[in-house]
Amino acid sequence: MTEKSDGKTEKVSRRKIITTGLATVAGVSGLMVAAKIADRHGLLAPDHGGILGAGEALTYGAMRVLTAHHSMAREFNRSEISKIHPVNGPHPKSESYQRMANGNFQDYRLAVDGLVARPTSFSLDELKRMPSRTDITHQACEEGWSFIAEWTGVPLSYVLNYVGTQPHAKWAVFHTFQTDWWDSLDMPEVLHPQTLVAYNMNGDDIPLDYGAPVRLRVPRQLGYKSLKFLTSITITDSLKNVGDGQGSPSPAAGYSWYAGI
Ligand SMILES: Nc1nc2c(c(=O)[nH]1)N[C@H]1C(S)=C(S)[C@@H](COP(=O)(O)O)O[C@H]1N2
Ligand SMILES: [Mo]
Repeated sequence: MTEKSDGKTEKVSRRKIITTGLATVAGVSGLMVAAKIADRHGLLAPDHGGILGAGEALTYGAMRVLTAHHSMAREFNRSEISKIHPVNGPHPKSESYQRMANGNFQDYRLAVDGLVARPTSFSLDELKRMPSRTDITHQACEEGWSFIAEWTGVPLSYVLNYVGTQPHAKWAVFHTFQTDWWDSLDMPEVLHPQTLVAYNMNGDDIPLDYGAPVRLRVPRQLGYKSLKFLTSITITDSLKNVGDGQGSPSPAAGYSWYAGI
């Protein structure tokens, strides 16, 4: 991009590509050409071929450039924690989940595998012994309601450093106790300091309906990216062969893979 390796120069030039370069090209030759340029710069969302097409890809690309330098989700005071926390998607009723819950999740393991040096399964205690972070953040559901809560967990970046994510990794894919609820994040979101593998909500173990024993918190995106009841994380350099190849079941349901707010 530039001959200099200093971050500031790079930032300006990447931003320029999006705000002037892409807009100009789009005006002249149409959005698909712009999307191709975005792809060349690693700024194409996995659902770019979805119902929203190239425009969606460019929204993602532009947002990624604007948020690449660790813009933080807003944090709140304890006094602002909501009185009511609506649930969207109660805890699984499957026997395997119920059995885990009845045993206080002693047998729970979070598997981390794929493009990592040391695939590992972590118990709840092991996760709790890692460095933790607590954030009071807003969670907004695409259905229109939201709440503020305090979440404690281990930064996802710490877990992935621990297992040794390989340099060519591009995505983290998350699976849950519910086969129809899985999703993925790109590396900027994975490495963001507020992206947590959370095990505590408002000072207590996360209640079953809110994602026990462990859920994602992705406070810069809509609630549906904050997967509950996590079981595994797989690191990959391609989403082509994961599910329908769009990085998440959301695009097929009419919601975009990138849900930045
Ligand atoms: N495994 C799983 N994760 C999930 C869901 C779900 O039903 N199952 N619902 C999602 C949606 S749409 C939202 S808005 C939030 C809701 O989290 P809450 O129930 O703690 O409010 O979790 C998200 N993560
Ligand atoms: Mo949601």
